[in-house]
Amino acid sequence: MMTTTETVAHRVCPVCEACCGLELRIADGKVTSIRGHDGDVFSRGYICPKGVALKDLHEDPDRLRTPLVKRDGRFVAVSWQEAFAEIDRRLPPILEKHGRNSTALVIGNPTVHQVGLMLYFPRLAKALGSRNIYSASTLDQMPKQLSSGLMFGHWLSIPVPDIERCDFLLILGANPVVSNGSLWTVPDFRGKAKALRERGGRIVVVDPRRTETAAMADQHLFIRPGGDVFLLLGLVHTLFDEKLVRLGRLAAHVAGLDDVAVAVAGFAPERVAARCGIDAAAIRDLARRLAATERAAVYGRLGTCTQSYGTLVSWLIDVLNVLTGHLDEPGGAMFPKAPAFAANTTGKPGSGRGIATGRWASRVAGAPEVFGELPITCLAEEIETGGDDQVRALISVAGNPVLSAPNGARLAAALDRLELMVSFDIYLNETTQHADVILPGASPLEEMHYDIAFPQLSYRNQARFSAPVFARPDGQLAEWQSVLRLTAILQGKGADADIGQLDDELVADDVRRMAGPQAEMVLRAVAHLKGPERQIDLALRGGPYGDLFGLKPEGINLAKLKAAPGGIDLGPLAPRLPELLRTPSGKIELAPGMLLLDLQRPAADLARPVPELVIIGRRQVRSNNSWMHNLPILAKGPYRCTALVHPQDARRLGLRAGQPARITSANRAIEVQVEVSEEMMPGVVSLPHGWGHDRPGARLTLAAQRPGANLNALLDDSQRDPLSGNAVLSGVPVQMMPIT
Ligand SMILES: Nc1nc2c(c(=O)[nH]1)N[C@H]1C(S)=C(S)[C@@H](COP(=O)(O)OP(=O)(O)OC[C@H]3O[C@@H](n4cnc5c(=O)[nH]c(N)nc54)[C@H](O)[C@@H]3O)O[C@H]1N2
Ligand SMILES: Nc1nc2c(c(=O)[nH]1)N[C@H]1C(S)=C(S)[C@@H](COP(=O)(O)OP(=O)(O)OC[C@H]3O[C@@H](n4cnc5c(=O)[nH]c(N)nc54)[C@H](O)[C@@H]3O)O[C@H]1N2
Ligand code: SF4
Ligand SMILES: [Mo]
Repeated sequence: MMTTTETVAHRVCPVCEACCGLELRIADGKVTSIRGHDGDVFSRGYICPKGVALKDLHEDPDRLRTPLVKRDGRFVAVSWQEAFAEIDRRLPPILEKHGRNSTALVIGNPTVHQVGLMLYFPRLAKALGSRNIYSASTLDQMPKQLSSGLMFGHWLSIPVPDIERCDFLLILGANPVVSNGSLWTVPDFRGKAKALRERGGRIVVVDPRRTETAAMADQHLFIRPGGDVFLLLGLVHTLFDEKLVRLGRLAAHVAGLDDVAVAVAGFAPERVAARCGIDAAAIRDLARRLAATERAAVYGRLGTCTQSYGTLVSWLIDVLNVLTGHLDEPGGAMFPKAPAFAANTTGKPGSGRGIATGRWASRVAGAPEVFGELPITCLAEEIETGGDDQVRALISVAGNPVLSAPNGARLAAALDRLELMVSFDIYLNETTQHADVILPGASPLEEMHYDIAFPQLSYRNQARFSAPVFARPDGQLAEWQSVLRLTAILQGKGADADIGQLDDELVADDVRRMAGPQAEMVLRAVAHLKGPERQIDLALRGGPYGDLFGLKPEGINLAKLKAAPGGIDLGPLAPRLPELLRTPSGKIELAPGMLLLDLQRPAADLARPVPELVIIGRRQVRSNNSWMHNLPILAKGPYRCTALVHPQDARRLGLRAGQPARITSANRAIEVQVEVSEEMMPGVVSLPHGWGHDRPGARLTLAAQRPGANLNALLDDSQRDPLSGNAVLSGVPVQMMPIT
């Protein structure tokens, strides 16, 4: 009798920022089950339904497995060689004729979860040499990156709550029970939050919806969308007004304290209360509690970034952490120390070059460059508008901006005007349907994994590596290989370049630049490795816990990580100031000039009337942005893309539960299904984003059966936070009426 032997594999989940360790069982080359990996030092067995759905993703017949080239308006499957030959025939002539800036790169969210893309698209971007770089960062966290860069000197020096020791957690505009955390890698937030409360701690949530996180908190405060800047100014004002400011150990490391005191003088709680919808007594009470609790942290996320005051709000959150003595203290808001790839662990500790923005500007709107990028909401106009440097060719990497960015219809039309569009993606969807060539990534189960970004944002310090669960099918390239091949084409080396040799050369250049006289020794130490593994080993060994290429044998390296399937725990977060700082002054810049100046906007806005009805977004456990709606295990169950309204609004507007309604904004309109709930703040409607799979031309069989409504089809692509370029996705005025 034949018996099938089951094998077990471990892999860190690449779907969301929680980075859970998964345990997969495999028999006959198929996944038989996916569970949380109890032995994972970091996630300790936690998993959500999207982790389980990796099986469906791996098996999805719609997932692309061969390159596609558009011929006479239709996609045909071609060999990899043909696909690259097509690109080599069409892309270099555009560059030659119209210059580097006639090309654009647009980078989507899954890039950050894919080590091959993370390590190799910077090489692609360099070879491209264009100023037209766009990404999901300007639909998401750019405001926080900017405020952190200004305050602490680097774009990824972002403090996170030390939740295991915290006794008071104030959360604004985040719903980690559902999202599983963001700019804060914290698997099983719910369990950790419960433990916090069980030891007598408190959680306060500020959100226009009584979210799943708010429902488990001690206190929930409804806030008017976009009102956070007023609440936070009121809180900071109270700290000065009631003499509650305590810098503690940081006193010697803070610049600009007096400037902040002056800047907030006009924002007493009594003045801001009406504008944010939270009364003055509650604001003062919150400030007092924050100041009086020894171990406390303030955390804000998406809802605080996707609004026109995103950078101010992101800044004020950390101003609160500093002024109450909670920054960089155990139980407060602390800085992770990642084992590899963190800019705040390299170079001279304690000071640095800081950051700059506006080194160039977008051609049409004049929007400033931020962290090397232009706002993604500028992309359509850069394609549409004629003149020098008009965008004529586009490379998209793991992004679906036609659904995920405001006014996707305009972008879709613009994409069709391109001379060439190349997409790295795993689906033929609303965005990639406009491409001329699609280069399919492998299944995540066929790629190895090491998180570059998330150990820099983790609730504990950690290092984990995942080997591929399955070998790649014959001929399928790993994504780093296809990105490198395109890089070679851009370097003029043609479609058949030796990318192994190119990889060796690029790594050798990096090492010689960074390691100086030790370069040859370092290169010898990693000579047995290639591709991403070599870069990971280099970064780990040279990093803060590394074996220094043999000089510190007890340190970590890739081989040790590979031998530890549950990962290596590097301990609780530890204080890092002033060592972490990379500001020119070597201080925490509490009052950056750009931000003080921007306070004129909320000052002018204080007296402005608030709209009757505004729209906000909503995340759901069984959905992930725009790209997991084709997976059976997630797609089943009740219809989720509903528009939530408060009963008062439903009565006022004649809306009935389960009935269709039209939502309009300017000349844009969508149709939705109404759900009535007291969860909502009156005057606010909530709709999930990432839906709207009813555009013809995509290959998403299951998703098309229940397409949902596209929130972004309603939103205005000219609305941005002027400092960070981040899109305004929240608090947008709308009208809503029943469809009869
Ligand atoms: N209204 C509104 N809009 C929003 C938001 C909101 O809250 N409200 N949230 C915003 C946020 S935070 C984000 S991050 C963006 C996300 O927006 P995008 O960055 O556009 O991400 P997705 O919409 O998830 O699309 C991901 C794409 O990557 C592809 N993909 C998945 N895995 C891989 C892979 O391994 N390799 C390759 N090459 N491709 C892959 C998918 O097929 C899909 O085409 O949406 C933003 N849009
Ligand atoms: N299940 C699931 N998980 C995900 C994702 C997903 O799509 N689905 N996406 C992933 C991505 S890309 C990201 S960036 C993260 C985001 O992670 P989170 O930041 O936790 O995202 P949201 O759940 O959108 O939470 C934003 C909250 O802000 C509230 N809000 C809206 N406007 C305002 C406002 O003006 N002020 C305040 N104070 N609150 C406001 C909303 O009601 C919502 O509860 O989630 C990640 N995890
Ligand atoms: S919370 Fe879910 S989607 Fe996020 S990493 Fe964990 S298993 Fe994956
Ligand atoms: Mo995001």
